[in-house]
Amino acid sequence: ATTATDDPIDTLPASFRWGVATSSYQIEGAVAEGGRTPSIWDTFCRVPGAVTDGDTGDVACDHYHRMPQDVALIAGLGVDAYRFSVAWPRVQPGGRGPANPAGLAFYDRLVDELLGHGVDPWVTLYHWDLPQELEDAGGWPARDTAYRFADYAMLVFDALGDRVRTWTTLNEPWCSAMLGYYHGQHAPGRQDLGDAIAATHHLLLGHGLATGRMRAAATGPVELGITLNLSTAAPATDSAADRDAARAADGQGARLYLDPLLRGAYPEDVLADLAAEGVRVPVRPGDLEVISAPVDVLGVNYYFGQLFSGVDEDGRERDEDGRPVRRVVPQGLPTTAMGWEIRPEGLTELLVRLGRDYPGVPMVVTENGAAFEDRPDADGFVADDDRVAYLAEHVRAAARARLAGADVRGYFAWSLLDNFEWAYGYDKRFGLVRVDYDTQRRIPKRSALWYRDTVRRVRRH
Ligand code: PNW
Repeated sequence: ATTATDDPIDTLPASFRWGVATSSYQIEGAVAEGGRTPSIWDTFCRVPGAVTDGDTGDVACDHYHRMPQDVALIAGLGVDAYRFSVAWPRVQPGGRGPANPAGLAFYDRLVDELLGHGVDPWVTLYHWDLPQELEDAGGWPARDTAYRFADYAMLVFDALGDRVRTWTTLNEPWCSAMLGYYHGQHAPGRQDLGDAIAATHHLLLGHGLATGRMRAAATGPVELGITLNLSTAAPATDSAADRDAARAADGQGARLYLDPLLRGAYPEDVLADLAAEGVRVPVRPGDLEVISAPVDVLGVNYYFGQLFSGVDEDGRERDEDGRPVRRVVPQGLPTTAMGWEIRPEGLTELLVRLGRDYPGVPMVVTENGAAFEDRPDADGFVADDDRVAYLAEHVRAAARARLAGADVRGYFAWSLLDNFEWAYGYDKRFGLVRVDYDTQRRIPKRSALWYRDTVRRVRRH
């Protein structure tokens, strides 16, 4: 096919799906309204030192009260779809029992508002706001939480399934399990590898249980999937130690999730690494059949590419505890305000690799974007050329992956709005639209205008 320009973006088909993404705790606020009960993030934000400046999601972008205005913003961008998440403690306070009608009503109105503007709702069922009561009962390391999640998923599916076609069970289970239960940087802030690995298994089990039940209950066409945070993990040198560090990092970050979901088995090398730490995955007979329930789409969140070394600064391959060294080493690339190295070609490599290693599953980039030091002018306008460049290079990278044969169907920018960036609070801004947190005024940045124009241009292909 010939294209008007040399820009790979111009090779994307008119059917390519464009969207913007957010998540409930990061934008909604109104944490005690409509019968919502606390989530693990409400609790974690109150732990001294857990979140920059002691920020919380109490108000966030006040989206709960400004939803129609925000949907109008989305429609103004001309995107096909809006990826948002449902707050479990709104819909099912405490994480058990019947649905809370007031909580469901908010998402009911949101879905209708989107459809009224010609925007497809893409529902994520879990973007990290576990009801605190379930954490008190053991959280994700407890097997019962998987069953509670599947019950909750069905409450939402029963209420919105007549109008919502695309469902994502979990956003980034690696973050829930490892940042939440091992590194302690995310809620609930626990630090135990065994708990984190049990959490991983129960998140995946919850995904499989919910997927099977939604598939069985669907009366029309549905697209069911899961979203993973993935990156590239390359060895810093060709040494055996560096290659093993990259293998282990990719194993624990990517294959520990991809293999059970898409191949029905945990990766042997990762199980061996874990066994060396005295940790085993609490698998019961039948679990892997549940976890590997067929999915219609794999969501890929990509932000950065990493390089790994298997030796410390002094050339040692073992740390004080005798564990193999696995260290991220800087590549000397430009970074975002998060300190993440910008490596667009990593997105091409990742999508091509996924298409090769896990064939037959359509992929959508469900998150990609960047925080930068935005400098608003007197009118609040941000000329964020750095973000425009970041987004353009990554959309190009996704287009190149398509040209190389990867089945990439769409791209979602993270995020519609500046919002509560987890442990960084409001200090980091990922939005295409600026939020003035004093007035709650929304001001589209240059990147929003660029995105609107790009979507419009590709639509005409
Ligand atoms: C994702 N990491 O989080 C989330 O899905 C979003 O809610 C979040 O706002 C966005 O990316 C930007 O951070 C991640 O440490 C958090 O590798 C941490 C990591 C990756 C993704």
